[in-house]
Amino acid sequence: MAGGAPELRLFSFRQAPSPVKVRLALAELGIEYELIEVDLFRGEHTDRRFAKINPFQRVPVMHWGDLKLTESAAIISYLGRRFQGYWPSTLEGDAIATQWLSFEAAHVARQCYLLWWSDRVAPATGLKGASDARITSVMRELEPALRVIELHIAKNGYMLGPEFCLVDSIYAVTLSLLKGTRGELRTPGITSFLQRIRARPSWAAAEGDALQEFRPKKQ
Ligand SMILES: N[C@@H](CCC(=O)N[C@@H](CS)C(=O)NCC(=O)O)C(=O)O
Repeated sequence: MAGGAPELRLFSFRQAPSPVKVRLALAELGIEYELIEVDLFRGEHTDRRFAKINPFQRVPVMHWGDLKLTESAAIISYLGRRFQGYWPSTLEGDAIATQWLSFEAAHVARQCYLLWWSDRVAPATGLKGASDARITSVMRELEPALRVIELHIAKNGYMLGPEFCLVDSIYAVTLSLLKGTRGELRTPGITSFLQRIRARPSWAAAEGDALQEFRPKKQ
């Protein structure tokens, strides 16, 4: 980006999974941006001013010129397509990327977030986690999806084939949330995949490990 302040603004929170996904994509693509921290623990997203930015009161939100986007998957696929970076170049490849983004949102993300929230964030912050019954039901939902991902990655290397793509960063953030939870992963394919994504410079640039900072309070 030539001189001056970056045009892209990202409303984000350092310790929230969905904004980390977008920060990883921006780091992979080498895009400069202005980071606007919205502290979810202080309830800044419930502020009336933020409701004007996102009526659903969640992060991430990306502003770029006239384009105002919410939903991490929509933001990342836009960035991948616009910059032709780490994104399929064919219509068919793009459809497969969308397929895996939809799969992640429907069958993996919500379930992993809930486990992370209940087993990592809630014990560390005193906030309320989900009931044991809810966790059991979520783990039951998650198991078949994880089996599909494990086999897919073991066979292909990455989510869209042998090469890294932005869809991989999205899966890596979500699957990394299972660490230290009742859904802890013990499968070799996904474990090696997570190690490879964490070794990329984008992981440190986007502070991917910030999601692991929650430790139970000492009694
Ligand atoms: N599907 C959305 C999820 C957005 C979302 O739930 N963001 C969380 C942080 S990861 C949030 O802002 N939570 C605030 C709240 O639930 O009150 C995306 O992928 O962007």
